[in-house]
Amino acid sequence: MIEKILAEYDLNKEELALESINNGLINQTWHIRGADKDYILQKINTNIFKKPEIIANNIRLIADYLMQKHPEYLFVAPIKTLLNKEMAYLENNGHFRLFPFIQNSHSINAVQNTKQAYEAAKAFGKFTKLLADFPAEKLGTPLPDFHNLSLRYHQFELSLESGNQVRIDQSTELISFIKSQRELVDIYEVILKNPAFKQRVTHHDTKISNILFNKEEDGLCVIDLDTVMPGYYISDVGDMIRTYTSFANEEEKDFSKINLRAEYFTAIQSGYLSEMGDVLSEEEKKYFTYAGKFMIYMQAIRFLTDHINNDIYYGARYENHNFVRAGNQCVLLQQLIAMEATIF
Ligand code: GN1
Ligand code: MG
Repeated sequence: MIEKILAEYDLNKEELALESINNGLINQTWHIRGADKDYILQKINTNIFKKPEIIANNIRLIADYLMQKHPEYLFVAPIKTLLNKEMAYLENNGHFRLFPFIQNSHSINAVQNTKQAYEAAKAFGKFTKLLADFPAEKLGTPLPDFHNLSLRYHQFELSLESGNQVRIDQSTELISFIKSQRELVDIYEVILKNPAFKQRVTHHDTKISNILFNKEEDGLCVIDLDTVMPGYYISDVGDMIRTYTSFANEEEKDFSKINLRAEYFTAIQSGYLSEMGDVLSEEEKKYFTYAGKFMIYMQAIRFLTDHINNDIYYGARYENHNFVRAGNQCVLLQQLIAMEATIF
């Protein structure tokens, strides 16, 4: 099957070495090594991304804009097929994309020092900044309501009515913690009505593995652009706070290892604002810490809702996997709330 996909790009599988990279929860990715060039091949999960052509179109619009306005900026757009298509489609198998592999770059799966956090935050900030004058409304929405916290909360409430009752009964503590933080939804709703908050071109998946670094650990570029769409900066900053401040990540089962480190928070802030400082309004900047709470809370809700709905979205590699992930995120949220007073 992969042979057929590669043939659409005039590549011969016999001459290449394929290695699967498993770092995302959603798409499948391979590193392809050729004699003189490397590539990244990705299969789009169309159960989640139901309209992959929206993604392809968004990326092309952005690539064309950046090429014209900021030709020096490194932006990794997909390679077109021999037939000049953005994706290769294989009947009964799905949509695939091929990217050039950026030489001398590497990605990491966990943040090990504050420089990496700073560099990543700067790279995501730069991406949004360079697209500040791009008409964001031209972009399609690959995942409608992706970071709509009100809707996520509503879906959580629905799961409590129609989900797996055994799991609901076992989750009472987490459920009541989530409910106790409902105010975070109210703040989100205030933001929606606040004219000082602008919809910008945001990445919506700012985990560290979505940055390419060079040997000196400078951030080279942002990757994984499936969820690029108009949104609020709190999505991007919030997911960095969620995923960079604690060394133990969302998979950690031993919650005593979750440790929100203030210096990583500060690194994210200075990195992001080094690019976006002049772009964001003062009013928007006031929500920097809220951004972290917003994203951690949303992720906790998503994991718990999925657990109650029998893991239909994220899947589970072991019994109660999404329950553990939800609990993990609730601990992180508690730590951010506790630390809030000391950060500023
Ligand atoms: C998913 O596939 P991956 O790991 O990049 C999810 C994100 C979550 C993340 C949690 C489309 O991202 O929103 O934050 O898992 N992406 C989608 O690990 O749902
Ligand atoms: Mg992703």
